[in-house]
Amino acid sequence: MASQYEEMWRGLGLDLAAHDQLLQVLGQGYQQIFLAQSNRPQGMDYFNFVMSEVHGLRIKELVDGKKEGTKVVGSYCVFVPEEIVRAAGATLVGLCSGADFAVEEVEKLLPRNTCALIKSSFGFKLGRVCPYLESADLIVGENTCDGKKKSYEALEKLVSNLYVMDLPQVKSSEGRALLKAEYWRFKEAMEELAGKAISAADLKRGIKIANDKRRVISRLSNLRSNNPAPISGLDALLINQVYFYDDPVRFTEAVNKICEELGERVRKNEGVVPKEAPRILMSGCPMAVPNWKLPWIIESAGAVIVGEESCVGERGTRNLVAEDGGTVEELMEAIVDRYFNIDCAIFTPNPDRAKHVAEMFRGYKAQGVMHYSLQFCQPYQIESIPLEKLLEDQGLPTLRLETDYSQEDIEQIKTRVEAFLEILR
Ligand code: BJ8
Repeated sequence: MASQYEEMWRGLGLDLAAHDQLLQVLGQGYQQIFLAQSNRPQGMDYFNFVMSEVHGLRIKELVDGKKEGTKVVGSYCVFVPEEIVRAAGATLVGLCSGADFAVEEVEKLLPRNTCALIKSSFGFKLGRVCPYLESADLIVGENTCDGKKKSYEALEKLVSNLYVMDLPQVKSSEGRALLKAEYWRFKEAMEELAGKAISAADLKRGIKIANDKRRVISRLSNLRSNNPAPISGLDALLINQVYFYDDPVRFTEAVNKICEELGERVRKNEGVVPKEAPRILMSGCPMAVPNWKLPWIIESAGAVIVGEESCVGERGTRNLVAEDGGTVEELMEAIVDRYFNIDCAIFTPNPDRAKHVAEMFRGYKAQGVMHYSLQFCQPYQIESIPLEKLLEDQGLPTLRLETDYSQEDIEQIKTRVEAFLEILR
Protein backbone atom coordinates (compact mmCIF):
# COMPACT_ATOMS: atom_id res chain seq x y z
CA MET A 1 0.00 0.00 0.00
CA ALA A 2 2.87 2.29 0.99
CA SER A 3 4.22 3.97 -2.13
CA GLN A 4 0.82 4.53 -3.72
CA TYR A 5 -0.45 6.66 -0.84
CA GLU A 6 2.79 8.16 0.42
CA GLU A 7 2.11 11.59 -0.97
CA MET A 8 -1.36 11.68 0.55
CA TRP A 9 -0.04 10.62 3.97
CA ARG A 10 2.73 13.20 3.77
CA GLY A 11 0.14 15.82 2.87
CA LEU A 12 -1.81 14.91 6.00
CA GLY A 13 1.32 15.42 8.08
CA LEU A 14 1.88 11.77 9.04
CA ASP A 15 5.25 10.55 10.26
CA LEU A 16 5.86 8.13 7.41
CA ALA A 17 8.42 5.95 9.16
CA ALA A 18 6.30 5.54 12.28
CA HIS A 19 3.19 5.01 10.18
CA ASP A 20 4.92 2.27 8.16
CA GLN A 21 5.81 0.54 11.40
CA LEU A 22 2.20 0.71 12.55
CA LEU A 23 0.90 -0.69 9.27
CA GLN A 24 3.36 -3.52 9.45
CA VAL A 25 2.27 -4.53 12.95
CA LEU A 26 -1.38 -4.14 11.98
CA GLY A 27 -0.91 -6.30 8.87
CA GLN A 28 0.90 -9.04 10.78
CA GLY A 29 -1.70 -9.05 13.53
CA TYR A 30 -4.50 -9.25 10.99
CA GLN A 31 -2.82 -12.14 9.22
CA GLN A 32 -2.28 -14.12 12.42
CA ILE A 33 -5.64 -13.41 14.01
CA PHE A 34 -8.17 -13.08 11.19
CA LEU A 35 -6.79 -14.74 8.09
CA ALA A 36 -5.65 -17.78 10.08
CA GLN A 37 -9.26 -18.61 11.02
CA SER A 38 -10.87 -21.48 9.16
CA ASN A 39 -14.32 -21.71 7.63
CA ARG A 40 -14.79 -17.94 7.36
CA PRO A 41 -17.80 -16.69 5.39
CA GLN A 42 -16.89 -15.54 1.90
CA GLY A 43 -18.50 -12.20 2.61
CA MET A 44 -15.56 -11.45 4.90
CA ASP A 45 -13.50 -10.85 1.74
CA TYR A 46 -15.02 -7.39 1.65
CA PHE A 47 -13.91 -6.68 5.22
CA ASN A 48 -10.43 -8.06 4.52
CA PHE A 49 -10.24 -5.59 1.67
CA VAL A 50 -11.51 -2.71 3.83
CA MET A 51 -8.91 -3.50 6.46
CA SER A 52 -6.13 -3.76 3.90
CA GLU A 53 -7.10 -0.27 2.69
CA VAL A 54 -8.14 1.22 6.01
CA HIS A 55 -5.35 3.82 5.84
CA GLY A 56 -5.28 3.84 2.04
CA LEU A 57 -8.31 3.86 -0.18
CA ARG A 58 -10.75 4.91 2.58
CA ILE A 59 -8.57 7.91 3.45
CA LYS A 60 -8.30 8.75 -0.25
CA GLU A 61 -12.10 8.77 -0.40
CA LEU A 62 -12.21 11.17 2.56
CA VAL A 63 -9.50 13.42 1.12
CA ASP A 64 -11.17 13.46 -2.31
CA GLY A 65 -14.51 14.20 -0.62
CA LYS A 66 -12.95 17.11 1.24
CA LYS A 67 -11.81 18.60 -2.07
CA GLU A 68 -15.47 18.51 -3.14
CA GLY A 69 -16.49 20.20 0.13
CA THR A 70 -17.52 17.14 2.21
CA LYS A 71 -16.39 17.75 5.78
CA VAL A 72 -14.98 15.00 7.99
CA VAL A 73 -15.97 14.78 11.65
CA GLY A 74 -14.04 12.53 14.03
CA SER A 75 -15.51 11.22 17.25
CA TYR A 76 -14.47 9.23 20.32
CA CYS A 77 -17.89 8.18 21.52
CA VAL A 78 -21.20 6.73 20.32
CA PHE A 79 -23.01 9.69 21.89
CA VAL A 80 -21.97 11.85 18.94
CA PRO A 81 -25.13 11.69 16.82
CA GLU A 82 -24.27 10.44 13.35
CA GLU A 83 -27.71 11.56 12.09
CA ILE A 84 -26.82 15.24 12.57
CA VAL A 85 -23.39 14.83 10.97
CA ARG A 86 -24.91 13.09 7.93
CA ALA A 87 -27.71 15.65 7.78
CA ALA A 88 -25.04 18.32 7.31
CA GLY A 89 -23.65 16.28 4.41
CA ALA A 90 -20.52 15.47 6.41
CA THR A 91 -18.83 12.13 7.12
CA LEU A 92 -18.41 10.71 10.62
CA VAL A 93 -15.42 8.55 11.49
CA GLY A 94 -14.40 6.89 14.75
CA LEU A 95 -11.11 8.00 16.28
CA CYS A 96 -10.70 5.60 19.21
CA SER A 97 -7.59 3.52 18.92
CA GLY A 98 -6.77 0.05 20.13
CA ALA A 99 -2.96 -0.09 20.20
CA ASP A 100 -0.22 1.46 22.30
CA PHE A 101 1.78 4.06 20.47
CA ALA A 102 4.33 6.73 21.51
CA VAL A 103 3.72 5.73 25.13
CA GLU A 104 6.66 7.72 26.52
CA GLU A 105 5.43 10.89 24.87
CA VAL A 106 1.89 10.25 26.06
CA GLU A 107 2.99 9.82 29.65
CA LYS A 108 4.48 13.30 29.60
CA LEU A 109 0.92 14.59 29.19
CA LEU A 110 -1.26 12.02 30.91
CA PRO A 111 -0.74 10.03 34.10
CA ARG A 112 0.49 6.50 33.66
CA ASN A 113 -2.71 5.16 35.20
CA THR A 114 -4.96 6.48 32.42
CA CYS A 115 -6.90 3.85 30.48
CA ALA A 116 -5.23 2.44 27.36
CA LEU A 117 -7.98 3.73 25.08
CA ILE A 118 -7.34 7.35 26.00
CA LYS A 119 -3.57 6.94 26.02
CA SER A 120 -3.69 5.25 22.65
CA SER A 121 -5.71 8.08 21.10
CA PHE A 122 -3.07 10.52 22.37
CA GLY A 123 -0.30 8.25 21.12
CA PHE A 124 -1.77 8.24 17.62
CA LYS A 125 -1.86 12.03 17.67
CA LEU A 126 1.59 12.54 19.16
CA GLY A 127 3.11 9.85 16.93
CA ARG A 128 1.32 11.36 13.88
CA VAL A 129 0.12 7.97 12.64
CA CYS A 130 -3.65 8.34 12.34
CA PRO A 131 -4.86 9.61 8.95
CA TYR A 132 -8.46 9.76 10.24
CA LEU A 133 -7.52 12.20 12.97
CA GLU A 134 -5.43 14.25 10.58
CA SER A 135 -8.23 14.37 7.96
CA ALA A 136 -10.85 15.52 10.45
CA ASP A 137 -12.19 19.04 10.01
CA LEU A 138 -13.75 18.79 13.46
CA ILE A 139 -12.79 16.50 16.33
CA VAL A 140 -15.60 15.94 18.79
CA GLY A 141 -14.75 15.08 22.38
CA GLU A 142 -17.41 14.44 25.01
CA ASN A 143 -17.63 14.79 28.75
CA THR A 144 -18.17 11.16 29.66
CA CYS A 145 -15.71 9.49 32.03
CA ASP A 146 -13.28 11.62 34.06
CA GLY A 147 -10.35 10.31 32.04
CA LYS A 148 -11.82 11.48 28.78
CA LYS A 149 -13.12 14.82 29.91
CA LYS A 150 -9.86 15.80 31.61
CA SER A 151 -7.74 14.51 28.74
CA TYR A 152 -9.56 16.78 26.28
CA GLU A 153 -8.06 19.70 28.19
CA ALA A 154 -4.67 18.37 27.09
CA LEU A 155 -5.86 17.41 23.58
CA GLU A 156 -7.06 20.97 23.02
CA LYS A 157 -3.43 22.05 23.10
CA LEU A 158 -2.48 19.52 20.44
CA VAL A 159 -5.22 20.18 17.90
CA SER A 160 -6.89 23.34 16.67
CA ASN A 161 -10.30 21.88 15.89
CA LEU A 162 -11.58 20.26 19.07
CA TYR A 163 -15.25 20.63 19.94
CA VAL A 164 -16.32 19.35 23.35
CA MET A 165 -19.85 18.13 23.89
CA ASP A 166 -21.19 18.08 27.42
CA LEU A 167 -23.14 14.96 28.38
CA PRO A 168 -25.41 14.13 31.29
CA GLN A 169 -24.38 11.59 33.91
CA VAL A 170 -27.85 10.98 35.33
CA LYS A 171 -30.99 9.76 33.53
CA SER A 172 -33.23 12.47 34.93
CA SER A 173 -35.40 15.06 33.19
CA GLU A 174 -32.58 17.55 33.78
CA GLY A 175 -30.17 15.05 32.22
CA ARG A 176 -32.35 14.73 29.16
CA ALA A 177 -32.67 18.51 28.89
CA LEU A 178 -28.88 18.81 28.93
CA LEU A 179 -28.52 16.21 26.16
CA LYS A 180 -31.17 18.00 24.11
CA ALA A 181 -29.49 21.38 24.52
CA GLU A 182 -26.13 19.90 23.59
CA TYR A 183 -27.51 18.21 20.47
CA TRP A 184 -29.05 21.53 19.33
CA ARG A 185 -25.73 23.25 19.95
CA PHE A 186 -24.01 20.48 17.97
CA LYS A 187 -26.49 20.93 15.13
CA GLU A 188 -25.53 24.60 14.96
CA ALA A 189 -21.83 23.71 14.97
CA MET A 190 -22.43 21.27 12.12
CA GLU A 191 -24.36 23.90 10.17
CA GLU A 192 -21.49 26.30 10.61
CA LEU A 193 -18.95 23.67 9.55
CA ALA A 194 -20.93 22.65 6.47
CA GLY A 195 -21.99 26.21 5.64
CA LYS A 196 -25.65 25.26 5.30
CA ALA A 197 -28.78 25.03 7.38
CA ILE A 198 -29.99 21.53 8.27
CA SER A 199 -33.57 20.96 7.11
CA ALA A 200 -36.08 18.31 8.17
CA ALA A 201 -35.40 16.47 4.90
CA ASP A 202 -31.66 16.47 5.70
CA LEU A 203 -32.31 15.06 9.16
CA LYS A 204 -34.62 12.42 7.77
CA ARG A 205 -31.90 11.36 5.35
CA GLY A 206 -29.29 11.26 8.14
CA ILE A 207 -31.61 9.24 10.36
CA LYS A 208 -32.34 6.75 7.60
CA ILE A 209 -28.64 6.18 6.87
CA ALA A 210 -27.78 5.60 10.55
CA ASN A 211 -30.86 3.45 11.18
CA ASP A 212 -30.12 1.27 8.14
CA LYS A 213 -26.65 0.55 9.51
CA ARG A 214 -28.12 -0.38 12.89
CA ARG A 215 -30.81 -2.56 11.31
CA VAL A 216 -28.27 -4.59 9.43
CA ILE A 217 -26.11 -5.05 12.55
CA SER A 218 -29.20 -6.27 14.36
CA ARG A 219 -29.83 -8.74 11.50
CA LEU A 220 -26.27 -10.01 11.94
CA SER A 221 -26.74 -10.30 15.72
CA ASN A 222 -29.91 -12.36 15.29
CA LEU A 223 -28.11 -14.77 12.99
CA ARG A 224 -25.43 -15.22 15.65
CA SER A 225 -28.05 -16.45 18.08
CA ASN A 226 -28.16 -19.75 16.18
CA ASN A 227 -26.28 -22.80 17.35
CA PRO A 228 -23.90 -23.64 15.74
CA ALA A 229 -22.82 -20.01 15.38
CA PRO A 230 -22.50 -19.13 11.69
CA ILE A 231 -19.68 -16.58 12.15
CA SER A 232 -16.83 -16.18 14.61
CA GLY A 233 -16.93 -13.49 17.26
CA LEU A 234 -13.70 -12.10 15.84
CA ASP A 235 -15.24 -11.56 12.41
CA ALA A 236 -18.41 -10.13 13.90
CA LEU A 237 -16.31 -7.76 16.03
CA LEU A 238 -14.41 -6.69 12.94
CA ILE A 239 -17.68 -5.84 11.20
CA ASN A 240 -18.70 -3.80 14.25
CA GLN A 241 -15.35 -2.01 14.13
CA VAL A 242 -15.55 -1.28 10.40
CA TYR A 243 -18.98 0.27 11.16
CA PHE A 244 -17.08 3.33 12.39
CA TYR A 245 -14.93 3.87 9.29
CA ASP A 246 -16.64 2.72 6.16
CA ASP A 247 -19.03 4.53 3.88
CA PRO A 248 -22.35 3.75 5.61
CA VAL A 249 -24.40 2.81 2.55
CA ARG A 250 -21.69 0.53 1.19
CA PHE A 251 -21.21 -0.97 4.66
CA THR A 252 -24.92 -1.70 4.99
CA GLU A 253 -24.92 -3.49 1.62
CA ALA A 254 -21.85 -5.57 2.53
CA VAL A 255 -23.31 -6.66 5.88
CA ASN A 256 -26.63 -7.51 4.25
CA LYS A 257 -24.74 -9.64 1.77
CA ILE A 258 -22.87 -11.53 4.46
CA CYS A 259 -26.15 -12.02 6.33
CA GLU A 260 -27.56 -13.80 3.24
CA GLU A 261 -24.64 -16.17 3.36
CA LEU A 262 -24.97 -16.71 7.12
CA GLY A 263 -28.69 -17.35 6.69
CA GLU A 264 -27.81 -20.10 4.23
CA ARG A 265 -25.38 -21.60 6.75
CA VAL A 266 -28.09 -21.55 9.40
CA ARG A 267 -30.57 -23.27 7.05
CA LYS A 268 -28.01 -26.00 6.40
CA ASN A 269 -27.22 -26.20 10.11
CA GLU A 270 -23.58 -25.34 9.38
CA GLY A 271 -21.48 -23.43 11.85
CA VAL A 272 -18.09 -21.81 12.02
CA VAL A 273 -17.40 -23.99 15.06
CA PRO A 274 -18.99 -27.21 16.34
CA LYS A 275 -22.29 -27.02 18.22
CA GLU A 276 -20.53 -27.95 21.45
CA ALA A 277 -18.25 -24.86 21.46
CA PRO A 278 -18.97 -22.80 24.59
CA ARG A 279 -20.94 -19.66 23.69
CA ILE A 280 -19.68 -16.45 25.25
CA LEU A 281 -21.24 -13.03 25.61
CA MET A 282 -18.67 -10.23 25.90
CA SER A 283 -19.60 -7.25 28.01
CA GLY A 284 -17.79 -4.07 28.97
CA CYS A 285 -15.48 -1.47 27.44
CA PRO A 286 -15.42 -0.83 23.70
CA MET A 287 -12.78 -2.61 21.59
CA ALA A 288 -11.30 -0.31 18.95
CA VAL A 289 -9.15 -1.52 16.03
CA PRO A 290 -6.69 -3.29 16.48
CA ASN A 291 -7.69 -4.38 19.98
CA TRP A 292 -8.37 -8.04 19.19
CA LYS A 293 -6.41 -9.65 22.02
CA LEU A 294 -9.21 -10.93 24.22
CA PRO A 295 -11.52 -12.32 21.51
CA TRP A 296 -8.52 -13.97 19.93
CA ILE A 297 -7.56 -15.67 23.23
CA ILE A 298 -11.16 -16.75 23.88
CA GLU A 299 -11.81 -18.16 20.42
CA SER A 300 -8.38 -19.80 20.20
CA ALA A 301 -9.39 -21.70 23.33
CA GLY A 302 -12.31 -23.25 21.41
CA ALA A 303 -15.17 -20.95 22.46
CA VAL A 304 -17.24 -18.71 20.23
CA ILE A 305 -18.32 -15.17 21.05
CA VAL A 306 -21.98 -14.69 20.15
CA GLY A 307 -22.56 -11.07 21.16
CA GLU A 308 -20.88 -7.88 22.38
CA GLU A 309 -22.50 -5.77 25.06
CA SER A 310 -20.24 -2.86 24.19
CA CYS A 311 -20.22 0.41 22.31
CA VAL A 312 -18.42 -1.42 19.51
CA GLY A 313 -21.39 -3.77 19.49
CA GLU A 314 -24.92 -3.72 20.73
CA ARG A 315 -24.72 -0.84 23.23
CA GLY A 316 -23.71 1.38 20.33
CA THR A 317 -26.22 0.10 17.81
CA ARG A 318 -29.30 -0.87 19.84
CA ASN A 319 -32.48 1.23 19.29
CA LEU A 320 -33.41 3.19 16.21
CA VAL A 321 -34.37 6.84 15.86
CA ALA A 322 -38.12 7.19 15.09
CA GLU A 323 -38.34 8.16 11.43
CA ASP A 324 -41.85 9.58 11.33
CA GLY A 325 -41.24 13.17 12.53
CA GLY A 326 -42.13 15.91 10.05
CA THR A 327 -40.27 18.92 11.46
CA VAL A 328 -36.72 19.62 12.56
CA GLU A 329 -37.96 19.86 16.17
CA GLU A 330 -39.72 16.48 16.04
CA LEU A 331 -36.77 14.76 14.42
CA MET A 332 -34.28 16.28 16.89
CA GLU A 333 -36.53 15.10 19.71
CA ALA A 334 -36.47 11.57 18.28
CA ILE A 335 -32.67 11.69 18.09
CA VAL A 336 -32.43 12.76 21.75
CA ASP A 337 -34.84 9.96 22.72
CA ARG A 338 -32.69 7.32 21.07
CA TYR A 339 -29.36 8.44 22.49
CA PHE A 340 -30.66 9.05 25.99
CA ASN A 341 -31.22 5.28 26.20
CA ILE A 342 -27.53 4.41 25.84
CA ASP A 343 -26.54 2.60 29.01
CA CYS A 344 -22.90 3.63 29.29
CA ALA A 345 -21.33 3.05 32.70
CA ILE A 346 -20.70 6.78 33.07
CA PHE A 347 -24.37 7.05 34.12
CA THR A 348 -25.28 6.73 37.75
CA PRO A 349 -27.21 4.67 38.55
CA ASN A 350 -27.20 2.53 35.42
CA PRO A 351 -29.62 -0.36 35.99
CA ASP A 352 -30.55 -0.86 32.31
CA ARG A 353 -27.14 -2.22 31.47
CA ALA A 354 -27.47 -5.28 33.71
CA LYS A 355 -30.92 -5.88 32.28
CA HIS A 356 -29.54 -5.74 28.74
CA VAL A 357 -26.67 -8.11 29.53
CA ALA A 358 -29.12 -10.68 30.91
CA GLU A 359 -31.44 -10.23 27.91
CA MET A 360 -28.55 -10.67 25.48
CA PHE A 361 -27.33 -13.73 27.37
CA ARG A 362 -30.69 -15.43 26.89
CA GLY A 363 -31.39 -14.04 23.40
CA TYR A 364 -28.03 -15.19 21.99
CA LYS A 365 -28.12 -18.50 23.90
CA ALA A 366 -24.85 -17.71 25.64
CA GLN A 367 -23.44 -19.98 28.32
CA GLY A 368 -21.12 -17.52 30.01
CA VAL A 369 -20.41 -13.80 30.23
CA MET A 370 -16.88 -12.47 30.02
CA HIS A 371 -16.69 -8.96 31.36
CA TYR A 372 -13.88 -6.93 29.90
CA SER A 373 -12.61 -3.77 31.54
CA LEU A 374 -9.61 -1.80 30.53
CA GLN A 375 -7.23 -1.20 33.38
CA PHE A 376 -7.89 2.15 35.06
CA CYS A 377 -11.37 2.39 33.57
CA GLN A 378 -13.27 3.18 36.73
CA PRO A 379 -16.82 3.28 35.34
CA TYR A 380 -16.71 -0.24 33.88
CA GLN A 381 -14.50 -1.73 36.56
CA ILE A 382 -16.66 -0.49 39.39
CA GLU A 383 -19.83 -1.50 37.60
CA SER A 384 -18.48 -4.99 36.88
CA ILE A 385 -18.65 -6.05 40.54
CA PRO A 386 -22.42 -5.60 41.13
CA LEU A 387 -23.04 -6.71 37.55
CA GLU A 388 -21.22 -10.00 38.16
CA LYS A 389 -23.18 -10.54 41.37
CA LEU A 390 -26.48 -9.83 39.67
CA LEU A 391 -25.73 -12.19 36.80
CA GLU A 392 -24.44 -14.95 39.07
CA ASP A 393 -27.59 -14.61 41.21
CA GLN A 394 -29.58 -15.38 38.06
CA GLY A 395 -27.38 -18.40 37.38
CA LEU A 396 -25.41 -16.76 34.53
CA PRO A 397 -21.72 -17.70 34.90
CA THR A 398 -19.50 -14.62 34.68
CA LEU A 399 -15.77 -14.06 34.43
CA ARG A 400 -14.32 -10.60 35.05
CA LEU A 401 -11.22 -9.80 33.03
CA GLU A 402 -9.10 -6.71 33.28
CA THR A 403 -6.42 -5.95 30.76
CA ASP A 404 -4.79 -3.29 28.59
CA TYR A 405 -3.27 -3.19 25.11
CA SER A 406 0.01 -4.89 26.06
CA GLN A 407 0.89 -8.49 25.26
CA GLU A 408 2.40 -9.27 28.65
CA ASP A 409 -0.67 -10.74 30.29
CA ILE A 410 -1.66 -13.08 27.45
CA GLU A 411 -0.59 -16.28 29.21
CA GLN A 412 -2.24 -15.28 32.45
CA ILE A 413 -5.53 -14.43 30.68
CA LYS A 414 -5.37 -17.68 28.70
CA THR A 415 -5.18 -19.66 31.93
CA ARG A 416 -8.19 -17.89 33.42
CA VAL A 417 -10.23 -18.15 30.22
CA GLU A 418 -9.48 -21.85 29.84
CA ALA A 419 -10.44 -22.56 33.46
CA PHE A 420 -13.74 -20.70 32.95
CA LEU A 421 -14.47 -22.57 29.72
CA GLU A 422 -13.82 -25.87 31.51
CA ILE A 423 -16.58 -25.00 33.97
CA LEU A 424 -18.96 -24.20 31.08
CA ARG A 425 -18.15 -27.44 29.28
S1 BJ8 B 1 -20.82 5.70 25.49
S2 BJ8 B 1 -18.37 3.44 26.78
S3 BJ8 B 1 -17.88 5.20 23.74
S4 BJ8 B 1 -17.84 6.90 26.90
S5 BJ8 B 1 -12.50 2.69 28.64
S6 BJ8 B 1 -12.35 6.13 27.91
S7 BJ8 B 1 -15.10 4.82 29.82
S8 BJ8 B 1 -11.85 5.04 31.20
S9 BJ8 B 1 -14.95 4.49 26.13
FE1 BJ8 B 1 -17.12 5.05 25.91
FE2 BJ8 B 1 -18.95 6.73 24.97
FE3 BJ8 B 1 -19.42 5.37 27.21
FE4 BJ8 B 1 -19.41 4.13 24.91
FE5 BJ8 B 1 -13.30 6.16 29.91
FE6 BJ8 B 1 -13.37 3.59 30.45
FE7 BJ8 B 1 -11.37 4.55 29.10
FE8 BJ8 B 1 -13.81 4.45 28.03
